[in-house]
This record gives sequence, structure tokens and C-alpha cells, in this order.
Amino acid sequence: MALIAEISELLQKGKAKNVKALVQQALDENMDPKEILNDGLLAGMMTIGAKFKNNEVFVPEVLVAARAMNAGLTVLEPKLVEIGNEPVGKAVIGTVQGDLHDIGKNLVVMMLKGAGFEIHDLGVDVAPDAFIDKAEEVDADVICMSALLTTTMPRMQDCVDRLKERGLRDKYIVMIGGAPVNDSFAEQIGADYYTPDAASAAETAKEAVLKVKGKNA
Ligand code: B1M
Repeated sequence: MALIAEISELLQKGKAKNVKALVQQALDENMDPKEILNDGLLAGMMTIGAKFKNNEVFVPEVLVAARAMNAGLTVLEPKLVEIGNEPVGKAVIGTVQGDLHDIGKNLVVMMLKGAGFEIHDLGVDVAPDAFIDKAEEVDADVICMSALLTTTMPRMQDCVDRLKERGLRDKYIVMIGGAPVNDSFAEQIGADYYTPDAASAAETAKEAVLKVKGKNA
């Protein structure tokens, strides 16, 4: 079986150590890190996602697959970062309060690092004010929020509202993403950008920061 397909298969079986080893092997064989990500790790996780939706697998299987994906990502991350560009700005990122999904958020982190951002990752279950406090502490350019549950999407609105209440709304670029989020929701809550995937999140963040810095220069 081709190495990339094997990574996808082993991820679906939750074999974290094997996934990690095969990702390393693929890198050693000079395979494209983006191909390993998209056709190996992401493809495997998407298959598990579809099976979960159809009740073909359940939470424990999804959880071990997610762990295997994160194990592979730890090996891949330095390479994805390496192929990135010059530092462009600082981003605070997290999954919103009440939400524990972090795989997509971790991908956005990697892509942002790859685009040259200094990242302050607050992890999961992040309260609206915690995003803002960290952004203030590190003098960030961008606040990035991820949500995977329809029940936690409103926490994004809370963060934008708190920015307004604290007189800081214009200081930060606010970006949102995650499976249930879309453009019209971003517009509705007053976020600056919605992007559908990690790669476009990084591209958009970079363009937005350069635009702001250009304007202020
Ligand atoms: Co959860 N879960 N889950 N889950 N889970 C979903 C999201 C769900 C759609 C499954 C389903 O029913 N079909 C459903 C949500 C339904 C809804 O709200 N409409 C759901 C549910 C219901 C739940 C629980 C409530 C289940 C339960 O306990 N009964 C529970 C909630 C726990 C909580 O958060 N409080 C729960 C738990 C879990 C696990 C812990 C088992 C595990 C998470 C493990 C982890 O993340 N460490 C899990 C998983 C893995 C999933 C699915 C199967 C896969 C999510 C994932 O990682 N996808 C998911 C079903 C699905 O999506 N098909 C599901 C891969 C990842 C790469 O995609 O995160 O979408 P994603 O990220 C994408 C884009 O969205 C984007 O970039 C990435 C791609 O490049 N993106 C951004 C993400 N954030 C961004 C931010 C940006 C820009 C782009 O800018 C800032």
C-alpha cells in the first residue's frame, strides 16, 4: 500500500505511534508535507468524520483517530512551518468556550505558523475575554476563533461584543472558522473574516495584516 494511503488507514484505526512513524518516513523520503497532510492525515480524518455521521463508528473510535492525527501533526508541523515565509504578525487563537474540538484549530495554527505568524494558542474551551486578554498581553494583530458546534458558535459573537464593550474592536482583525460557521454568520456577528479551511485562513490573515500595516505605515 502506498505510504500516504497507509497513513490514512492507520489514522482511521487510531494507531498513533504508527501514524507518527510513517509521517516521519514520508518526510525522510522527501514527500511533499502538504500531500502528507491533505491526502494522508486529513483524508483519514474526513473518512472517520463521515463514518461517525452515519453511525458506523462512535465517539471512542473518533477520539483515538483524532489522537493519531495529532501525533502525525506533531511530526509534520516543523516542516509545514519551514516552508513558510517571513514573520508577518501575531495571532491569538483558540476554540471557543464550551467546545473541545481542536483538530481543525490545530491545522489553522500550523498554517498560520507556516505563513509566518507568531502564534499564541489558548487551546480549547476559551472564554471570550480570555481571547482579548491574551491579545492585549502580546499585542496581537489577529484574534482567531474556531467552533465546531452550533451550540458554541454564539461565543464568537460574545467575543466581538466584549471587544466593543472594552473599546478594542478596531484594534484587532477578528477571524472565525469551523464546520458550522459561514460568511453570513461572520457578517451577522461583526467578525472581519470567515474562511472555510486552514490554508485560506492563513492566506487571509496574512493579507489582512499586511493591508493594515501598509495603511498604518
Ligand atoms: Co464532535 N461533533 N462532538 N467530537 N466531531 C462534530 C463537530 C459533529 C458535526 C459530528 C456529527 O454529529 N456529525 C457534531 C456537531 C453537531 C453540531 O453542532 N451541529 C459533534 C458533536 C455533536 C460532538 C459531541 C456533542 C458528541 C457527544 O458527546 N455527544 C461532543 C462535544 C464535545 C465538546 O466539544 N464539548 C463531541 C466530541 C468529539 C470528540 C472529542 C470525540 C472529537 C474531537 C477531538 C478533538 O478535536 N481533539 C470529535 C470529532 C473528531 C468530531 C468530528 C467527527 C470531526 C471534527 C474534525 O476534527 N474534523 C466532527 C464531524 C465532522 O466534522 N465531520 C464532529 C477534521 C477537522 C480538520 O475539520 O475542525 O472542521 P474542522 O476544521 C476545518 C475547517 O472547519 C477549518 O479548517 C479545518 C480544515 O482545514 N477551520 C477553520 C476550523 N477552525 C477554523 C478557524 C478559522 C478558519 C478555519 O479561522 C479562525
